[in-house]
Amino acid sequence: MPFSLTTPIYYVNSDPHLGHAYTTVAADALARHHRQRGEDVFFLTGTDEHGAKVAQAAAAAGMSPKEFCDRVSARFRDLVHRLDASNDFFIRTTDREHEKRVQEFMVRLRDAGHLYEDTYAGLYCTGCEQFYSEDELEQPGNICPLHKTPVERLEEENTFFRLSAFQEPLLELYDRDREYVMPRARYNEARSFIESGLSDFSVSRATVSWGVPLPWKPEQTIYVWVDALLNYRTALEYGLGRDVSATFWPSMHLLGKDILRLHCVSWPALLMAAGYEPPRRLFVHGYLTSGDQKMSKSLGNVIDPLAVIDELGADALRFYLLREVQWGQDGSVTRDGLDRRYAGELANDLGNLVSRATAMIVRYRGGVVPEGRCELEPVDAAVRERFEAFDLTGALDVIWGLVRAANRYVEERQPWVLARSQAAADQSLLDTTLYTLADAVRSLAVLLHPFIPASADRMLEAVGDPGAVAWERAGVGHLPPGTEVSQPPPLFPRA
Ligand code: ME8
Repeated sequence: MPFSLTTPIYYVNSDPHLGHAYTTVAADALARHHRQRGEDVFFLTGTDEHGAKVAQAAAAAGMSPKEFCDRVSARFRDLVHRLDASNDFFIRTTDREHEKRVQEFMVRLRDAGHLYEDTYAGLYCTGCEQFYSEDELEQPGNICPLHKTPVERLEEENTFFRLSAFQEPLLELYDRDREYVMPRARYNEARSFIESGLSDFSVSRATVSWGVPLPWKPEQTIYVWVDALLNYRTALEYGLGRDVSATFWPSMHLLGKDILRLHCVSWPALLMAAGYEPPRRLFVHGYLTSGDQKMSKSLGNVIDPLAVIDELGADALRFYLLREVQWGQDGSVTRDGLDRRYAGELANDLGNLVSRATAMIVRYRGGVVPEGRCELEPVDAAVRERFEAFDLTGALDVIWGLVRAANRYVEERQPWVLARSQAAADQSLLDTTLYTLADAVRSLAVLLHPFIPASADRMLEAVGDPGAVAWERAGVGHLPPGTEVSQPPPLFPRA
């Protein structure tokens, strides 16, 4: 089964921050999980580089737009790499191959009769690259609710997309699949927006020069959001050096709730208008906040993901983000919270378990897994169920149940007491106990691979089963007796 998944492509007008890391990490966990299930996965991320906002940021930095984009896009690519994300391609909307296809798409829309010319007058926020109606803005002064800056009045001759014609097709799409947009609250939000009536929107800009020229009117550029959304399809056509869109389209999209309407309403409509299948599904996650504010560069309340990775490693950050905030909801993240989870859950619960299990096998059984059967209950079915509901936090929660059960099991069995006994029954109980612990560490590594891939690899190496992350091995009882075990250096050293 092919599984194709995307993150939003991030604006290069500011440097990468924790919010960007969040969606990327969540997408990576899903991509890795589907790969370990043997599916053929295409995982896409990248940067959104056109539009007035980027041109302004470039000018402020005293650089040409392209130079500026090269510089900032490289930082996003670096973040993705440092997060240990397993993306199959990193798209940039300034790729020639992308630009060419955006123009072709516009021609398709025009030829299908879904575009027309008109004058546009409206209130525009450059920060959002979006028009607003007065009642959506904060009064007095027409202030953008997101950027807290006044919007501008814009009037120009534009090419319009007949979004209003797509109300029925969109509602049918939503009716066919009640989980088309997840979670349910977001489905309802998108659906009621569609029901309330849709206005056509302008897909060209006379005033923005940093963009893809409209093929039949090159003095105008294509609206940056149309250009950006199209990345999800164009990447499949050229990213791997061959066209894999027949295999991988439609994709599932992950996005933050700030860009719900464009993704859940405009994008499926544009695709249907051009004769393409709409996205498979959209998962809309919440905002990471710091206290009760959205975390954003302009508000200056950002945890620097790269600094955390330098200090504690990518796995610590990945784990914290997906564990702390219920996937789909808003949630507050803090450096203190991260340090607490690192010390309490990664170093203590998991790190100690791995270190004790392997040390005892080395000490009591010469590093060889004894005969036995695993006495702990498998959790793979429950974890799989959580993944199928896209409940990443829930999956981690179930996995942590096994980590805790394994730690309780050590305390109850007290292998160090059994080891001192000469009785045959005690020695056999010690064998079973040690087998159970080694196999639990192995099973946990398979289950945790989507979340903390580097640590999971080290766990598998320690229990002599390197690289064995396939989902068939996520249950218990798969570690053959006789396997050689070694004690690794601490997985999560204390700072
Ligand atoms: O919107 N909490 O780019 P962008 C959680 N280029 N997630 C957050 C976040 C936060 N505080 N801040 C950002 C754009 N994100 C467009 C998208 S797609 C065709 C074009 C994440 O750089 C979240 O995924 O503003 C959000 O949707 C995205 O970054 C916005 O990134």
